[in-house]
Amino acid sequence: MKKCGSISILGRPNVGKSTLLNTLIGEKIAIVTPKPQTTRNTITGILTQGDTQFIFVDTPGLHKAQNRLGDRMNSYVYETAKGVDLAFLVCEADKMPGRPEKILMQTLAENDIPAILVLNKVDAVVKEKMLPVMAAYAELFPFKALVPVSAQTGDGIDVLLAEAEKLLPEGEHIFPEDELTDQPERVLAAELVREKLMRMLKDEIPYSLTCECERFATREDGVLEINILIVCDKPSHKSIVIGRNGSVLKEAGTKARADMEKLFGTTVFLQLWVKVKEDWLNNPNFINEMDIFFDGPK
Ligand SMILES: Nc1nc2c(ncn2[C@@H]2O[C@H](COP(=O)(O)OP(=O)(O)OP(=O)(O)O)[C@@H](O)[C@H]2O)c(=O)[nH]1
Ligand SMILES: [Mg+2]
Repeated sequence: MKKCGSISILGRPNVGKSTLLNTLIGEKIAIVTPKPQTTRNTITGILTQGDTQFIFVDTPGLHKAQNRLGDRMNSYVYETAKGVDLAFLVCEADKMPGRPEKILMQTLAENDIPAILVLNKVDAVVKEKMLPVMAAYAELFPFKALVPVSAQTGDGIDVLLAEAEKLLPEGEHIFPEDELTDQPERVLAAELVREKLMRMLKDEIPYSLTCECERFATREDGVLEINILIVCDKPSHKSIVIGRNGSVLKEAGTKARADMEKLFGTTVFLQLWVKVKEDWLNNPNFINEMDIFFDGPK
């Protein structure tokens, strides 16, 4: 009997949703940083195990939006929460439910979506703190299961998959068995650059950047050429993103290129460009000149 179903991965920012997605499918397709509001889109990850196909949908963390980008991120969360067969509500295993979790549980209840509570980061929490958290959640929503995991170490992931499988509907598989994601390679490439910059930069700058892939093409000698445009929100941010003598851009580029070569399995020639698009977070208007960085075989 074949099973196939979609599972949303929901929760507040920074609880480990994208780490969980990557661990579930065994490949890094979603970027991860220690900062909240890393994920800005929905990201589909596919796992086909025997007769069962799990279609996971990672979402941005539900938060109080400060701009139009934030509003859009939250609307992706609500859209995804409504249209799936099952939901994983992810929380940190020692944190009591708060406003974002209550809003998500209400959305799931209104749309009749069954859910599993995923208590993440068990590698880093005091076990005694988990029981009251589980009890508090169980009182608020009829979870089908409460599963402690560590998305980072993989602890409990097999239990989570077994519980999820029980709740998926019967049906033919939608994706080919070896397909891992619906993310185009050029989007993955741009996201890797954003991940490195988000990890390296401070204050509001990580949130005011966006990356777009402008070129993704294999040369005759087999080298993959990738051009990524980094868009800043303010002219003052541009020099910080470039760094002294290009040091920030250089480090981000070198790290992103290493990840790209692993992911795409080929030699990469990476070019990064920086542009200012004033207040793109609220209103897209391109201005200013560009800067460039190269890494890889010429
Ligand atoms: N110790 C520990 N840290 C974890 C675990 N899972 C995730 N993290 C860390 O938590 C931080 C946030 O992880 P993400 O996967 O980016 O979290 P997210 O929920 O996708 O965050 P947003 O995209 O901002 O909503 C990162 O520093 C991860 O390394 C875990 O199981 N244990
Ligand atoms: Mg994320």
